[in-house]
Amino acid sequence: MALTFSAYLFQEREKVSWLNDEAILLLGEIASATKEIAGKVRKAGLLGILGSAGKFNVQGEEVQKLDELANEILIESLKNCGKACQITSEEVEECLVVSESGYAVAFDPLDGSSNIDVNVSIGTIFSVHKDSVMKRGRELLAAGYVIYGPSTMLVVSLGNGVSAFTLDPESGNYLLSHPEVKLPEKGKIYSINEANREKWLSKGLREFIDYLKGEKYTLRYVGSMVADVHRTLFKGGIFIYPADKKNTSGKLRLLYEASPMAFLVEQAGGLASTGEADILDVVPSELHQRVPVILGSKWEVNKCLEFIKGEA
Ligand code: AHM
Ligand code: MG
Repeated sequence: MALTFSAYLFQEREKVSWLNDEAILLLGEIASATKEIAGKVRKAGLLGILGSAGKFNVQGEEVQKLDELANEILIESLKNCGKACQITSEEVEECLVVSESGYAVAFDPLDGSSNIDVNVSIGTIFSVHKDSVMKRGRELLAAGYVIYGPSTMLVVSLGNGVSAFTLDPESGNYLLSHPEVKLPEKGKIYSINEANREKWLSKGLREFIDYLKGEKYTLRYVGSMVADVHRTLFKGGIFIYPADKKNTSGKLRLLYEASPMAFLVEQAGGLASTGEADILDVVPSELHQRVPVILGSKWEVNKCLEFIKGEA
């Protein structure tokens, strides 16, 4: 019988200095909330919760009913567990400050909004800092995501590697299915919204993608960051959301998309860069700040940086 997520957390307590009972409670609460979200996602077409909620979030994006529901489930769980001092969500303009100190959690409740209505993989991304969300990713205690795909999987790092759990629909437990996720040094896949090619600000990036084609790489792009990063973590290669004429700092948000994914990728042996610096070294200046994202296998990320810097 595989280890449950709760048993795993108690086991890791021996190795991870910050992992006390309070942190275990908080992480368990996040995992439980994602099980509830998974249940709603599975039945969305039957519950009448597909489609737009008829409003726009702080970033001007149309909010889906499931975005809203997932957001409420996570906020309620975090408030109730009493261990979160700050809660930041993609769907909420301000950071919810509950107390002075504790765990600061940032999340994207339902990533991949454009895929909700068409039954394509979507996910929840989360990160945990001590006391404040406005810290560099390098200071994260933990980060992870849940992918609602053919299986529901929880992929998490406590700063000592990456472990993946699969939700067992029978027992309702997340069971350890991939104890040590390691990103291949080099892959065969690139993942980028190539429809934006002419809008990309970097000419070097266009040349890099042409180079990969010459090297017989193939393209996979789901349009849900969770799904595209999940594939990259397991199969290697590169995922990019660059700056373009429309999104001059990229589209993905630092605190609850780029930074937690960068943490996981580095913990699995890969690299994650903005093109100028490691994503984990970016000091946040705004809650919903965006950054360009280049992440994946070391070989491809380094090659991409050479092209962008004009050194290739
Ligand atoms: P969301 O959090 O509102 O779903 O937006 C983020 C998503 C990412 O999952 C994905 O990588 C990206 O937006 C796709 O954007 P595009 O449709 O421009 O390729
Ligand atoms: Mg998102």
